[in-house]
Amino acid sequence: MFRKLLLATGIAAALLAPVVAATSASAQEVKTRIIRFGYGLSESSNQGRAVKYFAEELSKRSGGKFKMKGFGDASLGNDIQMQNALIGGAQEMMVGSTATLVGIVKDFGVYDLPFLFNNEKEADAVLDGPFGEKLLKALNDKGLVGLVYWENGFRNLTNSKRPITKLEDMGGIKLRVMQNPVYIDMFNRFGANAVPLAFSELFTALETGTVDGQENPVTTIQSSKFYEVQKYLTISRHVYSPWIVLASKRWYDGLSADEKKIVHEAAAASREFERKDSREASAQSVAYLKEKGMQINELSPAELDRMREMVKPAFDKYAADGGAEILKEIQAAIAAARK
Ligand code: TK8
Repeated sequence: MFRKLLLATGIAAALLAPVVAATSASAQEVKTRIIRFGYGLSESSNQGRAVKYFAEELSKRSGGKFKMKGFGDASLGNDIQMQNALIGGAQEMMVGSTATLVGIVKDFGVYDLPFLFNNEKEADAVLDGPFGEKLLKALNDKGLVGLVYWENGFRNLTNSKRPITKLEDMGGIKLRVMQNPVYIDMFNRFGANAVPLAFSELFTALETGTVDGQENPVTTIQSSKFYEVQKYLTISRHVYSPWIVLASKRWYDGLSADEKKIVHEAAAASREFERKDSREASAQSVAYLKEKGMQINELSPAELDRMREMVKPAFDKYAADGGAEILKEIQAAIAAARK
């Protein structure tokens, strides 16, 4: 009896459906979509957890029609390769560092200048405000859509040679940096030998001694198991590093208005989840890394001041290389966030 009723309702709904679609403006135009989402860290990392959350949000908001599959560990390529796959339309979405976008929109390098942000709150305000929005928009002419910023986090140093308690300790250390001129310049000024390398090659480079050290947030040092090949961790918080969630513009342009709305809303929800989750994880990481045998020290305020002093010319160089305007703008946005 109940089954019959359901059947009857089903038929009624089927008969009514075209009428409803024609008359109701709210009938969503949402198609079945397969979305390949690539990322560099492992599935168990804060990045992996946020990708999973994003996939669930997309599914929920599209009535199960958006089927997003995450590909971790750079299995679709490193950050730069994925950016190109998005531009070409061979891949739909990704998350990666803003730092590796400098080949596409040079202004993204401004986030990499050392000691810009004092805390996460300032970073959130600038990234989610008009400044961050403007940089996202700059990607549109380049075949990319910047959806939201996630938190990678404040970066810290690890190495296999010695504890770094003062600037001079960095002398001669072969330090892997992201593929970005601001990082190369900064660490060479600190006295290290900066070696730009894709993240996907980093563990092996550390293991084989191709490089002695690297720098990343503690969450990544944990999830990428760098403690297995790095003895010393120095809490330096030298740069706040954002991640950016990107979509292929070619793919995005083919979406209906309803579909675009779903993508933006799910992305905004993922940002809230990711930041909260990353911050909670980050608070646990130092104890975890200690347990794993890392020797950990914090740089003293006096030493941090010396570092700040030493990298001042990096700001001048950045400004002279065409970054003067964007540098002024971010400094104004940070000043406003501090008020
Ligand atoms: C992951 C990278 C990583 C970044 C790096 O693909 O390269 O050191 O911090 O998060 O984007």
